[in-house]
Amino acid sequence: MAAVTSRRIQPPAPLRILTAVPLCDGHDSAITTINLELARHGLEVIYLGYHQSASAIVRAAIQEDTDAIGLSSYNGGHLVFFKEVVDQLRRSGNSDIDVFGGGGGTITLADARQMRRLGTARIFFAGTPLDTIVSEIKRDFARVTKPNARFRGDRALARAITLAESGRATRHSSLVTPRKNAARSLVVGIAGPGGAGKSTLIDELALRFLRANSTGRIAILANDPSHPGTGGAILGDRVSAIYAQDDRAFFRSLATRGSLTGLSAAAPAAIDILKRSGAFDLILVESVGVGQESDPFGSFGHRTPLVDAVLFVLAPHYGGRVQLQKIALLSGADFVALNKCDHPMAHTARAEIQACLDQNGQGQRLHATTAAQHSDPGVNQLYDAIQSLAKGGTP
Ligand code: B12
Ligand SMILES: Nc1nc2c(ncn2[C@@H]2O[C@H](COP(=O)(O)OP(=O)(O)O)[C@@H](O)[C@H]2O)c(=O)[nH]1
Ligand SMILES: [Mg+2]
Repeated sequence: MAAVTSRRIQPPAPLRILTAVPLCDGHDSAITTINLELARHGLEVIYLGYHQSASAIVRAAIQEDTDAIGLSSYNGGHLVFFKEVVDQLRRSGNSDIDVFGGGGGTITLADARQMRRLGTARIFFAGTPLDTIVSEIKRDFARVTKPNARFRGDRALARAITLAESGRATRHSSLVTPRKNAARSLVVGIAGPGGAGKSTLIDELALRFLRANSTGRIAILANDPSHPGTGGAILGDRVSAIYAQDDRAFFRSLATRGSLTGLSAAAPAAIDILKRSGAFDLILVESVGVGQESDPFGSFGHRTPLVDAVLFVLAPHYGGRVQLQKIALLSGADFVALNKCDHPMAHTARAEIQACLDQNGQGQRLHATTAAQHSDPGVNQLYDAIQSLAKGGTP
């Protein structure tokens, strides 16, 4: 009989693809269909959105350490745009990331030949069945993820996180060179129900950070669920990132890949990698949309807390006072934000949540925010409260 070993066999990591629609192009219906189809077949798709510049696409692909970039282009500018993306990848030492795409009948066979000569790996023409697209992407763009000592800067960080995601956390140390005299990072975990506005709020906090600090960097780790059946995921938090599309922001999406804690199992290692790099003053970690019993960051003392402080975000539609009483994190969080205060239900919600926090007796401050509103005073106050924590204050 064969000996039983305790060595865990790692399933191959899902293929990670960044998808986007180029600048001056709002045709997003094709890419939305393709995103869904890829995720249904077990791929992790990081969707950047439409009207995206070549530099934003390349920055995102580097930070996400994607296997390839898929572009959907209908505006007629494909010859120039695909080349620009390929060239920027080459110039930044990331030419291992392939570029492919489609654009129905707007990309002719002759165009595709020229694009191929200029470095585009593949064009999918009008009429290509979706299952052919999926199987050929899987066949052509799958990579074995290995440590790569030639990677620098954000790509090195990103690859270290990828290795941690594939359960090879011990190998990441050699990829990240800690900065000398680096400041300590403040790590804030952000949890709350799906759709409450966590990602929007994070982007607004990123804007305030970037404005207030002319040289510092911010990191965002955005956790999103993997589909329990297919293993695929659409990692869509980057779509809400407008201000965090900045070279001083490192944004990384993490799929949960079966972890039920509200975070990827690699999140602790990813936080550690970012902290040890010494490059970030502030690290924001977004959990997946969490339920009543969730404790993604270890707020209740049963395990080592993952973060320095927890922000719980909820919107006015939580369903009444009794529902509020069931939310564990309402007592475990350091900060609570009632977002979507532009909603008519916000007035009552604010009074109910305040009563709940008063009962907790922990001095938790309720921040009333409208993240969708420019220069919202509530978001300003929340940012100031987080900053005072960075300076050694209390929430
Ligand atoms: C739907 C559509 C719209 C919708 C867009 C809705 C949306 N949110 O996407 C609306 C009505 C809003 C629209 C608006 C406009 N449109 Co329009 N639109 C189309 C149309 C009819 C279909 C495009 C589409 O989605 N096809 C469905 C996809 C799934 O199929 P496919 O295109 O065949 O793609 C296949 C492959 O290429 C592949 N694929 C595609 N992308 C990708 C990406 C990846 C990563 C992969 C792997 C594969 C892949 O998937 C498909 C599988 O078979 C095309 C005409 C046409 N027949 O192509 C015009 C077309 C693209 N539009 C056109 C124009 C001009 C416009 C407008 C400028 C019109 C105007 N004057 O206002 C605006 C611009 C809008 C904007 N903000 O950019 C022109 C572009 C001409 C050009 N480039 O020279 C076209 C070609 C129509 C025409 N013949 O004039 N449009
Ligand atoms: N009306 C309103 N909508 C908002 C506000 N904040 C976010 N949203 C919208 O709510 C939706 C969900 O936001 P998102 O940040 O993705 O939520 P998350 O799932 O908690 O990360 C998006 O359409 C946002 O534009 C707000 O303060 N007011
Ligand atoms: Mg989100």
